Amino acid sequence: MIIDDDPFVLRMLARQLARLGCDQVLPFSSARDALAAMSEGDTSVGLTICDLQMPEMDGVQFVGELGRIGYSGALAVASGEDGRILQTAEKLARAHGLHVLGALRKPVALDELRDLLARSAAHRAAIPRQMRPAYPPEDLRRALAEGELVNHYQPQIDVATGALVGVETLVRWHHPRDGMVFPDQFISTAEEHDLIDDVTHVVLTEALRQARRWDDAGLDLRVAVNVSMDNLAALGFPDFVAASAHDAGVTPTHLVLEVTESRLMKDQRAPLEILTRLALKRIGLSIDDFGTGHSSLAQLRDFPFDELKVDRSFIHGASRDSALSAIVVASCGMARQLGMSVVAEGVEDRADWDYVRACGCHRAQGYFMGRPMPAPDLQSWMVTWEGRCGELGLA
Ligand code: G
Ligand code: G
Ligand code: MN
Repeated sequence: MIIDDDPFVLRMLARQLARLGCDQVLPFSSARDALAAMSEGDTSVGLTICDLQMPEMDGVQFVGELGRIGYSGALAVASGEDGRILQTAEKLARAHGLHVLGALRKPVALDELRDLLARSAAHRAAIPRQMRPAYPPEDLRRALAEGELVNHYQPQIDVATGALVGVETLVRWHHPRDGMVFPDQFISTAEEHDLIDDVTHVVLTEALRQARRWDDAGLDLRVAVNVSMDNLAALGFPDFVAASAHDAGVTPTHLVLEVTESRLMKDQRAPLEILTRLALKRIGLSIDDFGTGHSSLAQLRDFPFDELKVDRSFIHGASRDSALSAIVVASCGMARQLGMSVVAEGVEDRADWDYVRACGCHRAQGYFMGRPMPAPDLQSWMVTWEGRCGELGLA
């Protein structure tokens, strides 16, 4: 479905879509008519491209209505408005629960449209995944008892040398019926049902054991483990971590705990005490997803972090987006002044890689270098990576 009050734009878009193989295009010159056609329910629309600036009902109102009728297809906004307005419209649509593929700047380039269609197909393929139910806490309790949680590790690269200097531990659940289950489907259940300490114990213990194996194999890696703010409520946590590292034969400086604050903590005394004691034990502390949610300036001020992970929503595409770039550059500058190191997350392509090298991030992590993988795959990944270093401007 395409919606634009300008008949010329509408014809042009229809022609471009036809060239790209879309044989069912529904053009509308008014958002109201488009909405009426949709709510009659005789058409199931996979992708909607709509203009923002329209008389009668504008694109913003239309997006609100799409949310209200529970439109489940994909959405893209095409407009001549400037980038910030487009971005805000995108965000608004997401807030309405719509699947937003992105914004198209008018006049729409054929290549961008082709890209959009590819992503729209990917969206349709992904629908069943989003509809997966949350797991009840009993299932997770059983998984913990049966040892079904497995660690994957994602490489972290020193951007100056290209050397592998660390990994982030990311837990997966090998579910006997459903296969691989990702943490976003069970971490919040764990937090809500008092199982997060058990999850962290399992993940941390295995990560430390693995760190020891890498060390024995001559690989000098810092191993990062994600901890939940709820882990920082138990005052025994620092001693537990220190004892676990000691038992595994891992130096505390080789362990990093990544902390995200997903919700506001009313009482900060416990996390403050715990993080300070972890810092005294020389365990690395990283502020994860920096710039999102509550992972913010106040946390930098109040807690003894020595590393900042710039959230991937700021990194990917920063080389082409001045707002993102401003945020990344400022975060790097601030971290440097505070004596912290900066890890760029979400480096997905060559442009991101070149960007994070130029802007003063210390380390980079992302699909461009390597995805999270089981520990035994790391050696062969390294061989491949070293082979790519030449073309990436690394000696
Ligand atoms: O690969 P990815 O889908 O792994 O991870 C999704 C999110 O889950 C990330 O935000 C990550 O911080 C979180 N996560 C991954 N592993 C753990 C873990 O062991 N403990 C906690 N608390 N969060 C984790
Ligand atoms: O929140 P945390 O930083 O712990 O999240 C790490 C998450 O980011 C994991 O789900 C991991 O699989 C994912 N991830 C890692 N690299 C990339 C990347 O380059 N792009 C995207 N989109 N996600 C990534
Ligand atoms: Mn993390």
